Amino acid sequence: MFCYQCQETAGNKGCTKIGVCGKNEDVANLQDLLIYTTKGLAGLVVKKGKACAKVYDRISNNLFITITNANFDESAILDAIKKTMAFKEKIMGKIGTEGLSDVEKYLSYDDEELKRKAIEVGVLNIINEDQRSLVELVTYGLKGMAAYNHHANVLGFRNEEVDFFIAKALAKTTHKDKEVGDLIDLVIKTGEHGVMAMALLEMANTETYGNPEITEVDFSAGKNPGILISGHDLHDMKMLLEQTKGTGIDVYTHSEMLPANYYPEFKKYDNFHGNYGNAWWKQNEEFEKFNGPILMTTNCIVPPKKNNTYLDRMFTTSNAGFPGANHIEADENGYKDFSAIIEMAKSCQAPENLEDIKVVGGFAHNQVLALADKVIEEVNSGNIRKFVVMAGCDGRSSKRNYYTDFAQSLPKDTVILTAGCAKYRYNKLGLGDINGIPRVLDAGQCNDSYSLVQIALALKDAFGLDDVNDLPIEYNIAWYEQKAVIVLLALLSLGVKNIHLGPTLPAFLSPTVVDFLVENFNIAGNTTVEEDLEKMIG
Ligand code: SF4
Ligand code: SF3
Repeated sequence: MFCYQCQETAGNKGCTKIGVCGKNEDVANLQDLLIYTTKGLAGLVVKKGKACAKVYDRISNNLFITITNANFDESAILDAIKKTMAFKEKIMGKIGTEGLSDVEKYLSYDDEELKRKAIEVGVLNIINEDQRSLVELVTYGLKGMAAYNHHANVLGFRNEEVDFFIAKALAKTTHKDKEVGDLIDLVIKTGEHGVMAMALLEMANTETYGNPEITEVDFSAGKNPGILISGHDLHDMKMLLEQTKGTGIDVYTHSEMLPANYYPEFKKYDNFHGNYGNAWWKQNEEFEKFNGPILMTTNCIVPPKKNNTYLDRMFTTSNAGFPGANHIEADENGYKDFSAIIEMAKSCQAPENLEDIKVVGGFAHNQVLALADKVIEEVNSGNIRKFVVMAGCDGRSSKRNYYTDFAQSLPKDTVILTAGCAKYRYNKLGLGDINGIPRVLDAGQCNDSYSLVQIALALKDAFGLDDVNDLPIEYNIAWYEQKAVIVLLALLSLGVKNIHLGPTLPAFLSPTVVDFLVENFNIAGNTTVEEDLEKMIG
């Protein structure tokens, strides 16, 4: 195996024996084969000129399932490979096989043959370091985009341009004569389509569940048994709330599901208790104490430790999977029957209280723009000197204490704009407010970074500026998995410069690609809190 797609990759070089995330060699190789065969299907879609929604969904699901910490289940990956083969076979039946490449033509339904092939098709097959770096940068960006696209699709929202672009970009990464210049263009185009996918998801979420509102979220535990829901899928959240109504079971969000608390549609449910716990990487300890069933709707799953007892209380759904956990699939109408989770919860004890704290969030762009006059007034009067976008992912590395220290050391006339699970590094610090404007404005999940861009663009217009980089906004982004890659590419495609990216630069960026990003976008890594504060705030 060789995998270097996330920030925690071994030695900041690559995982070669087992993933730091817990992914084993067989799953890692099969995920490589799934990407390979998905690229083959994408090539066929491009040759055909279009595809039906089912094929596009297959492509998005395949990419999503390989995101860090989403799925550790070999049988789920094999199943996805075979379903992809079936679509390939169908398309080849229509367009024939003449002129097709090896990746497009490859077909097999035999487990042993697939496992043999899986060893052959890894990342290191591209020998040229710069080509490999750019191909992986595009592929990881597409994984993040596909996840956001999937969440919009299940709510009935679709943008065919995004669907077709994902196929086209995947197909382009397989071309034999890839020029570095063409691949760089593809990176930027991936970012542009990432913006479209995030816009689509924002439209899907707000049209379905209303605009996020400023909300004080309770992090304490109640007296009733509960179900904990984690991940990013708001459609699952809605179905769970609907099915637990009147059962005496409370629902709690975890990690990236926290922003569900901000949506008017979910506030209607009396049994929606609040949030339990922190970012994904603390789950071994927190799931143990929760006592009730846990539903993982997407990444990020941490494999339970030997002394953990909650595996039989853990449920996964759609692209999330873990061997030994209970898996719930949607029926042909997209409905998921969560009765097994609810029945289990009834026999469980209430969660152990972790903390008595309330945290305010819900500052997506619609809400911030409602406060725009006040924000502009505070900037003009000098009470707000700068905004610092600190969006992205959290992770276990001790280096990430940097973000807590950085937030704590920011001068009191600065405001943090955040989204994603990165917020857990500073959302409980009690950083106060500036004349009623909280100093940490949480827009929501990682995809809601789109909201932060909308806020920046609105401020640019309000201040009559031509360039978004002239705003008093700094970017200090934390990344972990591939959704953060598409957020980064989206920001670059919108012309945002001077982004600090940490806690380490991606291992998959070759020196040439880093030079390109520095020259064109002035991207920088992190240094020390003091040095970075000096650079960003002065
Ligand atoms: Fe390693 Fe990250 Fe890949 Fe897991 S996803 S195998 S931690 S690089
Ligand atoms: Fe977090 Fe996994 Fe990325 Fe959605 S939950 S931001 S790491």
